[in-house]
Amino acid sequence: MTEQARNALQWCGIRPGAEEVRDERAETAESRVAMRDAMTALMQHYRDIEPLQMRDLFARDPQRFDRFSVEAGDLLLDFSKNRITDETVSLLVQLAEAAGVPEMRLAMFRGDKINNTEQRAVLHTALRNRSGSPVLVDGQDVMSGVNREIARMGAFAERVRSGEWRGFSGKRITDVVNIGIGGSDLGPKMVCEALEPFIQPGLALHFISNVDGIATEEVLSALDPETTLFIVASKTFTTQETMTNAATAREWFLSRCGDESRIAKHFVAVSTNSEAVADFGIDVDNMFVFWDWVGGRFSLWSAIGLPIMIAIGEQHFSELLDGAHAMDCHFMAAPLEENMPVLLALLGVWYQNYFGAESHAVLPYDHHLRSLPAYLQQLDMESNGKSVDRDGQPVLTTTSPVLWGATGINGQHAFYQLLHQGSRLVPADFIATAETHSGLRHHHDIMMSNFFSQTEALMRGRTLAETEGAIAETGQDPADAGHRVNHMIFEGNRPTNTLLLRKMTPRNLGMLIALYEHKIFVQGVIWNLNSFDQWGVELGKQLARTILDEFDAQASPATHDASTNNLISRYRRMTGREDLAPGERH
Ligand code: G6Q
Repeated sequence: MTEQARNALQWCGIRPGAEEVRDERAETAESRVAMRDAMTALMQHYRDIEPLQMRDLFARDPQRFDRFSVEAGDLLLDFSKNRITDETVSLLVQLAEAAGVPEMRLAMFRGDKINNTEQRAVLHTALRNRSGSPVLVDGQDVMSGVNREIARMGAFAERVRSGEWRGFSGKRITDVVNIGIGGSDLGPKMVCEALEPFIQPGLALHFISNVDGIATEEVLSALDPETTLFIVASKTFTTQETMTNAATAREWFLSRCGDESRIAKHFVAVSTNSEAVADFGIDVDNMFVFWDWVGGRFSLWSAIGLPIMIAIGEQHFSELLDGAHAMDCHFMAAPLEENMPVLLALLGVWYQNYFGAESHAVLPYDHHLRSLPAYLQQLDMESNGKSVDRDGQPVLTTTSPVLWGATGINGQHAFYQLLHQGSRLVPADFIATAETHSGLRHHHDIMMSNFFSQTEALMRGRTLAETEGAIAETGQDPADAGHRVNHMIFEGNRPTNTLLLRKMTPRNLGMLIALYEHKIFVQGVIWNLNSFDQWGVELGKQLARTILDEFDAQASPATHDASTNNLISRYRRMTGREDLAPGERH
């Protein structure tokens, strides 16, 4: 075993010893056969499972919850309301083994360049490595850099929070604006909302991501430049939306406060590109760094988490990292059949690849988690929304589901109809906390009664006899209800996972986010994807650059398709830049 592998195991509390740990994923004829066999076995098994009703499985087996639930820290995952038996779990675990999940997991943790299209290590786990064990990239231990940056962020955050860091006119910072997009926005925004009870009173957090000027103006118009701190967050520091918003914020600041020298007190940067930061006019002393082995959508644990650190303080940020680290250790150490991220991943594969489900819903019954679905949309769909595998070959199964969702109770009054009685199977994750931060305890109980009843209803459904019984209870004769009865039958058998957290704390949130990161990683391994690049985002960006130039060109473009040419031409005319596109010149 290599030194890196030993380190990775040690940092997760595993002592590499007598038991054999496979640390290489060899793509051999044998492994391909194992994969094919595992998939075939699952296909055959699917035919046995498809006709079964979960309500019957529950009726036959009082221990079903005990067998199909796992706990890690303060997180409980109940996956018993799935269309599975013991055999399903065992076959799915065989699939994970055949796909090389244990080997790839170790390869990620020990810093192999598993992002093979960009030749990069994938080490968001190192950002929360609390063990003191080294992590090597190209022979260099990255942990000293990681810890140095966390300490710098902590010191800066405490200066802002204590009022030691003041605006140019000596006033305390009251508003922090994060300017970033995608991975440089969604994570910090979601976490700041989720941990709102931990935010220092008197500090308000704002997020500008969209290049839509209305969104930018909306935030800026409510701010006092003398008490505002801008964090320009961009890994590349070249992203057009972020750079445009940052330039606008800078102009806004200068137009109100004059002097360029005052910028230093009001603008800091988070990036991997110090040259571009300096060019923008931000003092590199006020820059926080991270590294190319941190993917944008996995970066909230890095300096990209600066707004979180300022909002909740160094101690709570540290607890967030502790939670993620605890989930990392669980992911590395727990047997696959008891491993929370692995189980969630396998259940997803079961429904996407065998039942033909096309989407997956995430339904938090928690106002604090209202941005979790948007965050997970990026994490999942940008990671695994791919149809070419690691080796550049077409993928033969479906990959990332369309992930969607919204807070639970609101959803019940909107789209749950489709979950209950629609023609599509939509597996769903229900997420809630037992303890609430709200003083309105009875509100929480009402919400939680709905939380439990919805998964029960989705699983049980309501048979014809039960529906007739329900009609009879209202005093009506079911015979008079006619075909209305058919509309009131619920097929049931709709699968859900329930994630119950004891309380929304930094630690538990860290665990929850890391749980989903690893779930997505495991699915990527099973589908043999590189989950860590995002080439699909490129094409639209490139074309947009050309089109922007064309708005003010001499004539409308003729180089696109007829639709795009004409749309650009119409836009030019509607905004006072005349002329007709070639397609319109008749
Ligand atoms: C995330 C993606 C993407 C990225 C944004 C912002 O994994 O790469 O969402 O985070 O495009 O990029 P910058 O941080 O470089 O501005």
